Amino acid sequence: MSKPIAAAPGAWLHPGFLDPAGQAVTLAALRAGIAQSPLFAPTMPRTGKPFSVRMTNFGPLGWVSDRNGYRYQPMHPVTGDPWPPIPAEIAQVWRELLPDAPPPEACLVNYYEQTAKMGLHQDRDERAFDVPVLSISLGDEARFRIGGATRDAPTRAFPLRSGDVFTFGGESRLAFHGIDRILPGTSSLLPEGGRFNLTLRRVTPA
Ligand code: MD6
Ligand code: FE
Repeated sequence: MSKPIAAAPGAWLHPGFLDPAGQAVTLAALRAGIAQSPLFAPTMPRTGKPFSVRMTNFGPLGWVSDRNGYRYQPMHPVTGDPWPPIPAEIAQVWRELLPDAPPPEACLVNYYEQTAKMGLHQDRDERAFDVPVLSISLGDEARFRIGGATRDAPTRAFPLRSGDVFTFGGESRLAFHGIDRILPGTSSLLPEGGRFNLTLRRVTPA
């Protein structure tokens, strides 16, 4: 594990926070969770256009998007089951890096196939903006872009690689950010290729 890098005010990148063994353990927990709570294809509010990523969630609340909008809800939109608990190995990363924060309530799982991307957005469906968001990257490298509090603020991009952990708080908590693209074949962690990103969030005020 190397030293954290200040990516933006309040945003810290921890390159290689998970070593290859830690990535394998995290991936095994992730796969077990997905077996309970399968990836689904979210759609955009109003237009119903599908996202290029597939999603699922762990924890008491999960983020979903469909024609009715973005929201947190306690059950899987397809199976109707409650989301499985956040795996201990994943919650442990939050405890290590955010020891003073209340426990996470949502772990959103995004799976990117080689051509998937995510447009610039803010994470603002929570009611706890004082708590950082923590993201874990597994699999192929992604080009992550971060800007400011408005969509037209200047942006810069940097890589998120397998095992990198990113904490996104303070002044950056509401910064626009997205994924420009995935760099296929840059990691051997996932036999199927592509990338998983896990974002852990506090949703309600503690
Ligand atoms: C991704 N990440 O890395 C997309 N959001 O695939 C996010 O949208 C994100 O990495 C909030 C905080 C950290 C993130
Ligand atoms: Fe986000």
